[in-house]
Amino acid sequence: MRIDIITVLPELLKSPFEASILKRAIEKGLVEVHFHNLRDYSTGNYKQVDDYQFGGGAGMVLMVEPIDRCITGLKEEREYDEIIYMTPDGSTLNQAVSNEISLKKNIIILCGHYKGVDQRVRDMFITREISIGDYVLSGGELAAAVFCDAVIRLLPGVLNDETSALTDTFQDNLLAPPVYTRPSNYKGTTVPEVLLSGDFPKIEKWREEKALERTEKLRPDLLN
Ligand code: 6GU
Repeated sequence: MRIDIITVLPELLKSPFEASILKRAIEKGLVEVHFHNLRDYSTGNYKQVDDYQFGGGAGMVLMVEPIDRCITGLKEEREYDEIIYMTPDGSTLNQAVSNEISLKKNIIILCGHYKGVDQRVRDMFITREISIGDYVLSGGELAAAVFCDAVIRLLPGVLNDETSALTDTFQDNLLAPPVYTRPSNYKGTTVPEVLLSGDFPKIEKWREEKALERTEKLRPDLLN
């Protein structure tokens, strides 16, 4: 998979890709992530990427021209399956969307900023708009990092134990069951006996029951 990220603040976005699982996925060649600083695509001496909105009103708007230059240049190099705009008015990210996007080959992610982008960018280029929840962030960068993490960890070979993404919370619309590690007795609180039994069918059954119990208690909306 190849991900091209267009942003006015690449420095806000890069560090999540330089540690842990995402770093390893890149090093293993399972995903390529390319950052494009929108300012590098602006024309004129002032490297302007945003401007006041027509009709008046507070807040700057990202201009269509630099974004057009960047996206059009990328599209000349390869075909893109999706051009995604990160915006609080997009559809809310969930595991199903992450699974779907993880199957794509080439995607572009455009990070919104200020009051957003000129509507013509959305009309001309954007195939999908994604939000990470009903609250407002200063820009799309942190949301893009969240989205990329959710997608990249699903790519085959990224997680050590290939089955572990399948047992994630949400993969089957259930929260994950409780987990424990050593010591089995910590200050008098103990690990459920069944987990120490070595009886794997029984352990599996216990985990399913706990997952359901937890979901009913904490997220009953997932069961509808
Ligand atoms: Cl994608 N962008 C911004 N600016 N705020 C958000 C968001 C995105 N998702 C939730 N809040």
